Amino acid sequence: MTHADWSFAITGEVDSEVEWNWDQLRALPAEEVTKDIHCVTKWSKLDTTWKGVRVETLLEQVETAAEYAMAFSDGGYTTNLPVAGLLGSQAWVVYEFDGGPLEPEHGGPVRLLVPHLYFWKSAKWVRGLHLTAEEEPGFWESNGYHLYGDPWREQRYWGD
Ligand SMILES: Nc1nc2c(c(=O)[nH]1)N[C@H]1C(S)=C(S)[C@@H](COP(=O)(O)O)O[C@H]1N2
Ligand SMILES: [Mo]
Repeated sequence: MTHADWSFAITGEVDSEVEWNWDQLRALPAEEVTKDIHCVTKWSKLDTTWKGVRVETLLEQVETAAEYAMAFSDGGYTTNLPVAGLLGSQAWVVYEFDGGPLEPEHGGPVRLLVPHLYFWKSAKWVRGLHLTAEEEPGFWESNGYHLYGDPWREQRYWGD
């Protein structure tokens, strides 16, 4: 996926679907954030630095009453998130890590960054959000991982 082919869409229960290409995303106000990230398999990485656009900035461009979002990626990966957890200073679509372009291995050109949830929620190679009224499980959430995934409550797996 090159920058020229990349786009990000908000689909589903919205008044009208919106799509950004790479240049349009780069033209939006960006911020640099330093966050700790927590993988479900128990590693954490402290003070990682990212640059990107708040998910809220994108969601502001649609009218929706949907409470849930399914992030979807190239390759078919999905992960579900409550819309409320994507607002404000909680979630970004990021294209830089540690001062340089986000490497393809780590989700480049663009990945989701939702540091308050386990890192499986931070979809790599993200291409959009599909909004729904009902919560649906994404890839890992259908395969034993917790539907919400709060690292502070150690919500790793079904039943945690
Ligand atoms: N598209 C996609 N995103 C993904 C995954 C994946 O398999 N595919 N794995 C998740 C998991 S389980 C983790 S821990 C992180 C790993 O990110 P990293 O490769 O940058 O360390 O990406 C998350 N996002
Ligand atoms: Mo993970």
